[in-house]
Order: sequence, then C-alpha cells, then structure tokens
Amino acid sequence: MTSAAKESTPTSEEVDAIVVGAGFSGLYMTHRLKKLGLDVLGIESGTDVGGTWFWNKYPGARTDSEGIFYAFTIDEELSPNDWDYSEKYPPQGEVYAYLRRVADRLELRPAYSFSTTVTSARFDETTARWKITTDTGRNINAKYFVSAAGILSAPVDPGYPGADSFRGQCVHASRWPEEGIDVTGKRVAIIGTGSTGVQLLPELAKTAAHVTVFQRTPNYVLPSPNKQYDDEDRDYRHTELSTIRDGIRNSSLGMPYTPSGRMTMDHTPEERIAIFEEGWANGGFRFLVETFDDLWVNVAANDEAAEFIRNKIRGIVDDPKVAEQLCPKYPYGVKRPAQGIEFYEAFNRDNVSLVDISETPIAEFTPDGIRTTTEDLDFDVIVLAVGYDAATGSVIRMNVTGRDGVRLEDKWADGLKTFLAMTVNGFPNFFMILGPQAPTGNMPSVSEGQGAWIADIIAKAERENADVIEASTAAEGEWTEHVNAAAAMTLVPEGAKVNSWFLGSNIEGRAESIVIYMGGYQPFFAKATEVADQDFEGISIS
Ligand code: NA7
Repeated sequence: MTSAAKESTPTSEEVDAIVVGAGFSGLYMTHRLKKLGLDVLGIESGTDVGGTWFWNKYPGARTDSEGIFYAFTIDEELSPNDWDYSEKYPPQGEVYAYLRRVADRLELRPAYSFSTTVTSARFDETTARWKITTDTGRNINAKYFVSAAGILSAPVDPGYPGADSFRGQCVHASRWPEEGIDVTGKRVAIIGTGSTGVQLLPELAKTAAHVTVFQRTPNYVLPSPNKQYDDEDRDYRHTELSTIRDGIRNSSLGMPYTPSGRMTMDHTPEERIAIFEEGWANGGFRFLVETFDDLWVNVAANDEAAEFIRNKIRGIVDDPKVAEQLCPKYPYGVKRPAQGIEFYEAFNRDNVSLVDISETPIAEFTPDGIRTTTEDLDFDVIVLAVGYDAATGSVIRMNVTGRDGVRLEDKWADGLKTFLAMTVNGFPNFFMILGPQAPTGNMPSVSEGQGAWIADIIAKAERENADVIEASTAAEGEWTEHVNAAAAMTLVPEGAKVNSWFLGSNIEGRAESIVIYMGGYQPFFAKATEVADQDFEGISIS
C-alpha cells in the first residue's frame, strides 16, 4: 500500500461495546456495561440524552404510564426518593429532566457521542467484531453491538405528493422544534389520530385559530385521569416502592395492575356497565387490565367494551355525525388505544373540525395547504402525527448485516425472527432492547429487564473469554413460533385490517408479523430468567 493510500484509509476506533440510543434503554445498558468494566461508546442521534423524551417536545406530550412506576429501579446510585414527578401522567419535560438527572448521576454523558447516527453495522467474521460507521465519518470496531434505538423512534414519512410545495410549516410531531411553534391565531392541520394526534389536539386548539383533524381510522381514546401528585401520593411511592415493583414483576404490562379475575359474559348487562364505568373513571390501561380478563381474547367480550366506549364518544361529542365518524368499528385493543385529556371534548369547540379521510383521502399538499379528493383547505402549520416503523424501523435503518452478508432486513422479509426479542441467529454479539417480539406496556420496566439480561450474558462471555454469543436456529424458531401462537390466541391479528403497528401493518409492503409479545411481561421475563438459569440454553457462547 502506498503512503498516500494509507493516509486516505479512515482510521478505526476500537471499543468493547457500542450502545445505540440514550433513552431509558440505552442509558441503562451503558451503565450496566460500564459497571462490567467494558469500554463502552454510546451513539445518539439527538443532541442530548432522553430518547423518546428528547424528541417528542410537541405540546401535550406525556406518558400513558403512571409516574410512580415510570422510572428505573437502580436505587443505590439514583436514590429514588430524592425525586418525584409532579403529575400522575408526567409531561415530556419532566421525563426528559429525569433522564438527564440519571445521566448526570451515573456519569453517562462522557460515554456518548451525540448528534451521531449509525449508518451501517456489519459483523466481520474474521475478527468477530462489529464494524460500525456513522454519519460523522467514524469507523468503530466493537465486540458487542446493542441497539437501544427505540421501539417508536423511526418516523413514518407519508410521502404526500406536493409536500415540498407547501409554503407553511410542516413538521413530524416527533421533530417538534426546541423553540416550539407558536400556533396562536394560525390554521393548523393534524394528520393522524394515534396517541400523538390525540395528545396534540386539545393543546393546539387552545390558541390556534382553527385546528382540522385528518382522521383515517378512528381510535379508542381512553381518559387519562391526570392530577397533580400530592404529599399522600409521594409518601405512597416512597414507602411502597417494593409493593409497586412486586406488582410490576407479576403483571402482564409491566404496570402494577391486578387482573380482575372476571369474564365479561358471566355478568349481567347492568353489572358490565357498572364495571366498565369504573374502568373508564380509572382510565388508560386500567380499563384493559382491571375490568375483565377476556377483552383481548373473546369477541363477544370485546364487543361489549367497544360499544361501551362508542357510547361514551356519542355522549361526549355534540354533533352526532362527528361522533359517529369518531367511533371505531374494529375490536378494541387490536390497535394501540390512546389516552387523552379532553380529546373528544375538543370536537365540541368552534375552532375544531374533523375530516374523515377514509371517505375523502388526501390527494396532495398544495402551496397553501391540503387538497383532499373533494376540497382545498388552507393551513399555516401541518403536523404529521402519522406514527413510526415500530421496533423494526430503528434497527433496520442502521443497515445491520450479519454472517454471510445477510441483512437483517432481508432475514425479516417474510416475518420477524428473534430469540427472546434480544438476539438473532446469524447476528452474533448483537442485542436489541425493545426490539421486535418484546413485551409491551410500561417501557422502562421492559428496558431495564432486557438490559439486565443482556449485561448478564455479556458478563458470562467475558468471564469465559468467549468471542461469540449467538442464538441457535432452533431456539429462535421455537421462540418465534411461541410468539406467533401467543398472538393467534388473541384478537390482535384483527389489527392488520386497520394498519396496526402491533403487526407492522402501518408500513406499506411489510409482511404481516406480530411485533410485540402478547404473552405478557411476567411470562416473558420468567422465560428469560429460565434461559439464563440454564446457562443461557439455546445460545452458544464460544
Ligand atoms: P400511531 O399510533 O401509529 O398513529 C398514527 C396515526 O397516523 C394513525 O391515526 C394513522 O391512521 C395515521 N396515519 C398514518 N399514515 C397516514 C397517512 N399516510 N395519511 C393519513 N393518516 C395517516 O402513531 P402515534 O405517533 O400517534 O403514536 C405512536 C405510539 O406512541 C403509540 O402507539 C403509543 O405507544 C405511544 P391509520 O390508523 O393508519 O389509518
């Protein structure tokens, strides 16, 4: 090699582990790997830690999980009683502040390269190292490569014709600018009625001249009974931390809610209504978990819940035509239901209107706004609340290539395959947190549980001086079969008809494949623990 050629060869950095992402999952993983004594490089495309809570700065953004359990359990370093969220469903700013505090206390920032995006990751079989490249021109070799890049972080681009011609401001809600958008007196469009659109509408309607909601599929929006936490709430969290955590460990959604033990059709119509009313008052995921145990599996039971919610919508929304347009006609829970604060009530305002784009689709963006198949509407601001390529998107977009040059995207082309959602055959020393086939619900609980399991297997490999950790084809096949069977026992596959991200059905051309593990949080971690206790059976550490 000539000296000129040598000079132009980009130099490679060597680290033990790369962790992509600085949200709940990435911060926890980086902390655990650093504690093992590994040289860890965190890579984060944002300018700061926070992940979801760094990006989603749109008005109204807040958790659907209660603050008392939306946190880590790393007590030694974090002194959990030194902080409290001020509200039951903490707003974005408070969760962002919490994660910044975590990063400071655990001294994680120095491990991170911010404003950096991984552009490719390739497993080099001769050196058993991952070769990572970034958009900032870095080439890094790492023994371990962990994607903590987020379950809902790869935004969908709806690709409307004429999008570039629009003269106003158009923004994906998850890229809301730091300085905010002043919508006072402006004409605003919100496209999408998932959790994001549902949180945005009431907030923007407070000051905008007019907000037009473009709805393709109506959502089930459960109330979010928010409140300021008082001293009693704080005392409860401080003194009952272990009870709350036991509740999480034994739960289906990583939330300390106890299933009712009731079946819907065992009750009279009057009893059912009374129980649903209580669930509605408790709001959010409590409705799903605490009313009846069969809403996700029994069509008749689901019909009862769905009709109860539709009647609530009809009762809240004054205009019967709008109310009917807002009523979902598919089973409750097969698409991620949203939680809202006065979402349906917002449609009673004079400055809010609904365009049902299942009837009159958006044809194109124009310089002045949006053209549907029947009308032209002018806007100053268009907000895209159109969702994400869930779980797979953030991983696939890193162009991950494993053994024999196989791309992860191609491996998953006919359907998702993992072992325990965290490892993939053919992709040695690669791990995912909140990747496909993971349980869903309270995300910090899942992040921490998966991060701990990954830290344990890496610790074992390090103790044994092993080069390669790799799930077997058989283990991957059995787990995937189990994940698919668990989904088939529920009504969730029905969501494919209404673009549910639970099945990847919101992504054009994507093979339908269940993205989340429907078996639940407790069974997932029971299985992961069993595998670990049996010397990580199904995974070769060699
Ligand atoms: P979601 O829940 O995936 O919702 C996206 C919304 O955007 C949904 O109403 C979609 O309608 C709509 N959408 C998507 N693409 C289009 C196009 N091309 N045109 C019109 N409307 C469209 O995303 P969110 O950001 O609201 O929430 C994500 C998660 O964050 C949520 O599930 C919680 O876990 C927290 P569709 O239903 O596909 O007809």
